[in-house]
Amino acid sequence: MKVIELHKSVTDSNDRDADRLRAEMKEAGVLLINLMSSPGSGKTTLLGATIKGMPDTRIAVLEADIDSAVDAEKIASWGARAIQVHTDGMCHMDAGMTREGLEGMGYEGVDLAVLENIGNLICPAEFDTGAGLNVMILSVTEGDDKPLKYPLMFETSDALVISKIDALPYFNFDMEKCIERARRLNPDIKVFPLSAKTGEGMDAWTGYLRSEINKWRENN
Ligand SMILES: Nc1nc2c(ncn2[C@@H]2O[C@H](COP(=O)(O)OP(=O)(O)OP(=O)(O)O)[C@@H](O)[C@H]2O)c(=O)[nH]1
Ligand SMILES: [Mg+2]
Repeated sequence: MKVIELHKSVTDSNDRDADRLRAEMKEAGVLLINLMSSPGSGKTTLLGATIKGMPDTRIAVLEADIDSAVDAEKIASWGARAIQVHTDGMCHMDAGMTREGLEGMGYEGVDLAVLENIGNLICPAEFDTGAGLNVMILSVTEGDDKPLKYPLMFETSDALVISKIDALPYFNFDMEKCIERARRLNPDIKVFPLSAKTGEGMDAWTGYLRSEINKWRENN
C-alpha cells in the first residue's frame, strides 16, 4: 500500500487553496467528498457498503490517519482505488494536504473521490479541504446530543449520515430530537439514517450520491 507522509501546508491562505482545488476538481468532473466523524462512527464501513452498492461508479478513497494503513488496505481489498496519507500528528486535513494526497493517488477516470478525514468532530470542521461536498457521520452509539456539543461540524456539513441504526434498540437515541437539533443549526442539511451492516437506508444514500455526481458534472 502506497503511503504518503504529509506536513502542514505552508501557504498563507487555506481558503484560497481550497477554492482552487474545488475549481480543478470541477473541471475534471470528479466530485470530491470530505467525510468526517468521530473515530469509529463507521466511515470505512460505510465506504465499503457504498463501493459494493454502486458497482458502476468509479470510487477512489484518500484515507487520512495519524498512523497505519489499515483503512486504505481495506478499501483496496474491496476493489476501489485507495491511498493512505499520514498527517504528521495533525487532527485534520487542509486543502494543500488534500491536493498532495489526490495527486499521489491519481483521480483520472474517477467519478467519486472520497477523503476519509481524521476521526474527530472538532478540527476537520474548521478547515476547508476543497471538497465539493462535506458529509458527516454520527452513529447512534454516540448520542443524540452531539449537535449541541459540536455545532460547527453540523453547520458545515451538506449531509448527515446517522449510522448504525441496527443498534437503535440498545441505545437511548432519539432520532427525531437529533434531526431537529441538526436542522436548527443547518436547515438545509440532508439526513440519511442507515445501517451499513444490514443495508437499511443504503439505497437513499447511494441515490443521493448519484444525483450529486450528476449535478457536479451538469453545471460544468
Ligand atoms: N452494528 C453496526 N456496527 C457498525 C456499523 N458500521 C460500522 N460498524 C462497526 O463500527 C466499528 C468502527 O467502524 P469503522 O468503519 O472502522 O469506523 P471509522 O469511522 O472508519 O473509524 P476510524 O477510521 O478509526 O475513525 C467497526 O467495528 C464496525 O464494524 C453498522 O452499521 N452497524
Ligand atoms: Mg476508518
